[in-house]
Amino acid sequence: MIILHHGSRSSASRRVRLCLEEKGLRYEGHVVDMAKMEHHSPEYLKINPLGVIPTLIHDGKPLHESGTICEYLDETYPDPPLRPDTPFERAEMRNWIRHIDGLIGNLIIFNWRHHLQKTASQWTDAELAEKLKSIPSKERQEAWLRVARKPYTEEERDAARGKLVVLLDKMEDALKPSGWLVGKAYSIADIAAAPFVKRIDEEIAPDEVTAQKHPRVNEWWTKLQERPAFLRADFGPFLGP
Ligand SMILES: N[C@@H](CCC(=O)N[C@@H](CS)C(=O)NCC(=O)O)C(=O)O
Repeated sequence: MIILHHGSRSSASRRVRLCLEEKGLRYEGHVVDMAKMEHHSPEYLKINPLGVIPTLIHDGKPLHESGTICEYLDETYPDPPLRPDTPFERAEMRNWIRHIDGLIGNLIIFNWRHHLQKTASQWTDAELAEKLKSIPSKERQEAWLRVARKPYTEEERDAARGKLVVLLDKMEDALKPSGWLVGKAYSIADIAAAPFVKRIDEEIAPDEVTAQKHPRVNEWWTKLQERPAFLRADFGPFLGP
């Protein structure tokens, strides 16, 4: 049995849902409410010590890290394959996942100001201090402190946007040979990038995901959104209720 603890707007959760849908796997979804800090509750920290979503539970065993989860699913359920055949290309795929993972802070700057900031800004100082204590990483403590008390500035948003546009530049280059990020076929590297491109296209820098600015990314994104699994994976919209 597969259980997924996830959030509808969470980029890392979107990756795993996309992977599960590509494979046609049935799963039981448990929505974790980040605004209520459910992901920092003692029960949740037992299944995910990092206090983030998603967590996949397979046959009673919890696994965290969306990229790792997707690889695990592909090893466990190899059909249809979502990893390239050669060790070299698999290594390249992992480097894409790692690279994109490293950009998550830039997405947070945009994402959290919508739904989470409204809630976090209403916490009293005592509530905030209590909540910060349950957050395992210093980096995320800082991110919560920022949304609660000191929203990111326009300059910080510009810098974050710039780094996400560099991701599109890098993708544009990689997509040249086959139209997919690694090797000749759609893989977990493409799945890892999809939620990021979704947010860039939707709000952060829509002018950049165009045929004029990044034609190969634009084509890749169109092709990816047409996949039946993408439609089932529930990618949005991010804004709204
Ligand atoms: N590298 C992790 C990132 C997980 C992550 O940062 N998840 C976000 C949602 S996309 C989260 O739980 N944020 C809440 C928090 O940091 O408090 C993965 O890919 O699973």
